[in-house]
Amino acid sequence: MLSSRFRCLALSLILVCLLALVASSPSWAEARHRTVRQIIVPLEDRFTPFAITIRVGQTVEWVNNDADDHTVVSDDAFNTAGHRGVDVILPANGGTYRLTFKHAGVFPFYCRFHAMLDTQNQPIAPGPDGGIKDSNNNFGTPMSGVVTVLGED
Ligand SMILES: [Cu+2]
Repeated sequence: MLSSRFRCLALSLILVCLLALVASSPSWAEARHRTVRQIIVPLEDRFTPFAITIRVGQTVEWVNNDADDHTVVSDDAFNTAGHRGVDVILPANGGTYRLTFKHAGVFPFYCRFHAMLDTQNQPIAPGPDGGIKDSNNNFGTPMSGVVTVLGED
């Protein structure tokens, strides 16, 4: 008798605790808006993923896991998502940089050490003046990426 009453009390207590936990935690939608999406520089001259899609209010964090410094520079000719004039160093071995996007649009960016803009403002590999050449004499994909920011639900 006592043990079943105790069990009932214990279960009620657990239920109350669970309800309190659910009530105090943010909704799934709120939590999703708060997420930080990462763009990583691996041990290579590139950003991965190359393209990500986020929602207004979300934050992007660039993380440099390479042994060289890199940069995040906004391509303002095409940037419609705000944060114009971004030009920051991502220090080697774990340097980070965060931007929270408050406007829908696109945010093309590149690393000015490993890409440059052509006359049409398109990121291109730096070429013979400091480019990255593979064994086929190809200067490859410039170190760049794009964040697409979608509006509110
Ligand atoms: Cu770079």
